[in-house]
Amino acid sequence: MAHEELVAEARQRIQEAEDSAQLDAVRVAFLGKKGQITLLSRQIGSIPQEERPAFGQELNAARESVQQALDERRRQLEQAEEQARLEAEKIDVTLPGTVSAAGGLHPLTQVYHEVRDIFVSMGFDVFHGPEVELDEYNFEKLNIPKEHPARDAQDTFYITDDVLLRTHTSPAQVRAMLNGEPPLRLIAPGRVYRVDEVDATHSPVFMQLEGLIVDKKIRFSDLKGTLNAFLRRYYGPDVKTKFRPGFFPFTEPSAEVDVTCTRCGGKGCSACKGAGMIEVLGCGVVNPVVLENCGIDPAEYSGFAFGLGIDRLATTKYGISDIRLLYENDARFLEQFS
Ligand code: 2NL
Repeated sequence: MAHEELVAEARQRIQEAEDSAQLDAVRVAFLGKKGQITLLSRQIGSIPQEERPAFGQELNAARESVQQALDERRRQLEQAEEQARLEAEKIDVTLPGTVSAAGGLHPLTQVYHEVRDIFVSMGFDVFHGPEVELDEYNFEKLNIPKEHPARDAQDTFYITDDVLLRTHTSPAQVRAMLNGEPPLRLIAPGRVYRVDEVDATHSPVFMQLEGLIVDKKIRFSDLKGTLNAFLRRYYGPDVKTKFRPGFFPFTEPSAEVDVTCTRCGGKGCSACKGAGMIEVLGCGVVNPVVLENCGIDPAEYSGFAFGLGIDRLATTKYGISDIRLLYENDARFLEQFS
């Protein structure tokens, strides 16, 4: 019978359809407006009245059978497509990952944070001042006279006669004294500038940190106790310190402080040039003239101050032989600190 052959052919082609587009083409070919089964149903007018019900039933059965086969095949294809998609998206979570390079804080920043945190834990405030300063605050108020060699244009970057790049962070502390009142307990970190050729121990710009305490009855033993506590926290509890007499125009008495060489532990090596000790900071009791210059009565108050180079603290702790390594930013050097 024509119906059965048509259904058989439709089922055959449905089974052979390999994707939903092909399957759709088969559906149109049989059940579409001009599909073979649809065209067949139009013939109903041309057959005898009494045969029409049977013809109609067979046609409906044929249409249903084909529709069923289409639905079934569509489900199969969808399943296969889903399967293929899952297969393509499969991830092996046991494969080793690709490690991407992560940045880190510069060793000078790490050392600064460490030093700052030690002083903050002792009750110091952090005070910042401008890098472009007045000669008045950088030199004059600090009792550094006009003829002092430090004020020579050979040593200081002058912008005008009165304005310069600060050569230490002391002027920030001068500002703190002028704008505040004792008791003062602060550190002033930041970049400072000196006219210097770059070599293993010099850079025209470097990081300095100074500290200042002004209060009633501050004396040299307070300075010694505070700096010894700091140096033990920074270098470790076994570090030995030596306070040698020194000279600064802004402190009296003044001292320079050595610590036992971290490389040889005091025996003497190339890092400490045989001395066993390395100088790491300068300090002293604030010269009364400086207090007076900054609006503080030296009859009522006294203070101590100190200054250190962050790069010196980094080179001594990590055994770095040349400060240029700290400023050239070679990734092979920097990644050892992250
Ligand atoms: C060094 C020596 C020092 C100070 C800095 C200071 C600041 C004020 C008043 C008095 Cl406002 N003194 N600072 C004192 C002694 C030494 O630095 O060798 N720095 C790298």
